[in-house]
Amino acid sequence: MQKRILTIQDISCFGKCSLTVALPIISAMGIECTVIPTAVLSAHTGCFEDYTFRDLTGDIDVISRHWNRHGLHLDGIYTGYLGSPEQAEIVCGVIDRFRPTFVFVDPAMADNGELYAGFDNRIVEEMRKLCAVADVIVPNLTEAEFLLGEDYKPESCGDMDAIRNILVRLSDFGAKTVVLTGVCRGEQQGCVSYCRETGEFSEYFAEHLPYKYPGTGDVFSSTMFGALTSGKTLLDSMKTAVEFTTACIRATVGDDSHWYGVRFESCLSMLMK
Ligand code: PXL
Repeated sequence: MQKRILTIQDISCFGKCSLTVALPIISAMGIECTVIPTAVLSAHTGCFEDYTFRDLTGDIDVISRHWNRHGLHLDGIYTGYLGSPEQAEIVCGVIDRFRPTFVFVDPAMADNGELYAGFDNRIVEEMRKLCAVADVIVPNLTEAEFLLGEDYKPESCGDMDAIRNILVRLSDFGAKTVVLTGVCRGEQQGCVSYCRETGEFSEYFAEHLPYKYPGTGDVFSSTMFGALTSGKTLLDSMKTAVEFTTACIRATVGDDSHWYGVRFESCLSMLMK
């Protein structure tokens, strides 16, 4: 039977991130993707400074109650960028209402040592609550350090002992599996995971392309979530997500008109069965 999932994150009308990448990627993987937007922005916050922002905090619960009245079933829930710190608790309520078999939380709130524009420490505190109810969380190194309440140390990126230590401490927030993204190893880049129940670490690395594009975290998370929902193992899902994200970056390099996001469209066929 076709799986049906819900993803809860913003619509950045321009800029190739959040829902505008999650919906096509998850759909390409053959999964029905329902959405609840957390906010509508004219463009993501890393694009232009004068973006518009419509907060949809009041809509999340209303939409989910409507679905619930009609007995709608969800196999999984994937959460990303929130429009306000208050939304974390509301989203926990949605998870509680639908009790999906799989909850995947991308604490999308920071990168490169900084919180995204418009966020302060309250988003970090509230995001910890959401991480506590997740099966899998997928922070980047900056988000990991914010969640742990520590200063961002870019040198941790290539230090495997430091990475393992961060993973174990992040798992104390409650998620069964923690996947740290944007980890460097020599000439490679990838992700490292830790499973609290088995105490097992795993990792997957691919060629490091020295280019940074906004939205690649969302491309990674959407692919990883889709792969896990399809029944792939954790390691296979990590491989699928790292390889797809790397392919999207490779497809974009050299096209200066795409500074705001990756050209994932030409890679979608990689995800189709
Ligand atoms: O890709 C993460 C993201 C999601 N949503 C919004 C953002 C960003 C990153 O800057 O600004 C609105």
